[in-house]
Amino acid sequence: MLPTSSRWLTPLLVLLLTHAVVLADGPRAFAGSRADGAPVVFVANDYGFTGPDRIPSGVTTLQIVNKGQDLHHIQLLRLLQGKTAEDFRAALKAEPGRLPQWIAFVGGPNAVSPGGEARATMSLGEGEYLLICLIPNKEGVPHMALGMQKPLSVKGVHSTLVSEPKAGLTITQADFGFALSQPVTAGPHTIQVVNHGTQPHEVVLVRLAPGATAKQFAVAAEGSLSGPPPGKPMGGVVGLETGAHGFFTARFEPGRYGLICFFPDPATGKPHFVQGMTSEFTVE
Ligand SMILES: [Cu+2]
Repeated sequence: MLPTSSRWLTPLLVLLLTHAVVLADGPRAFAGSRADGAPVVFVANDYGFTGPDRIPSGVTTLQIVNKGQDLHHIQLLRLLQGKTAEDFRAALKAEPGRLPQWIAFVGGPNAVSPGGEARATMSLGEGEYLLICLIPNKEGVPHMALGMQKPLSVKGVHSTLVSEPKAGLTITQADFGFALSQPVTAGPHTIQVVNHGTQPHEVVLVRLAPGATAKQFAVAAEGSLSGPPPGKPMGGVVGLETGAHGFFTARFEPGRYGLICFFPDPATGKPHFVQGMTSEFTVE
């Protein structure tokens, strides 16, 4: 039971919250402008994103909070050639299943289960961006076609410089595989992901169920098998262009883990994991 005095707090709190919402919608609102590199939070649901419309440029940590029933991630796209979120919508409508040429893949936190959270850190220049979710529903329709598209303007700068995180581990991506810089130990890690391939790649980190392989998880996640995939996604970094890099954090318990890329090969349309882009490792 609440103490009597707290009744008086409620209307004040409501007033403050209402006021905060109004401010957040105003032109001066600058989410994520804190100097400490605090994450910019986006909530994912079935099917949409909520979060700020505008953030400052520089090193930025995006956090996804999955409040949906389905898996979600944030693929951050930079819109090139002055294109807008409306152009993206129109392009997708004109050619479903094909992303336009005037975008760049700039990372974002990868898939987390319902109720989960994941973070990824990228360096963002000023410009117009779009958050999308490429994960398909059971019918194979990507969530972006069901409403998971959110424009994001990156303008201005942080009041103080935020530097890139120090990573103790690096995952290097190639066509078509992953290489880990060193064995992974139990505990929390900041991991740098670098794309040395010739096409965009992602990394999905998965805690594998006992006896399961990363390939088995990937095939099941694609919906080719009935039943849930044998493992639990723990984030990672969604698509990065050739030469680009990003960071993510994960806490490892002893066990078996997998790295997977679901990005499609433009030539064959097949996901990269079919071409061998999976990797497994054990944390002692
Ligand atoms: Cu790939």
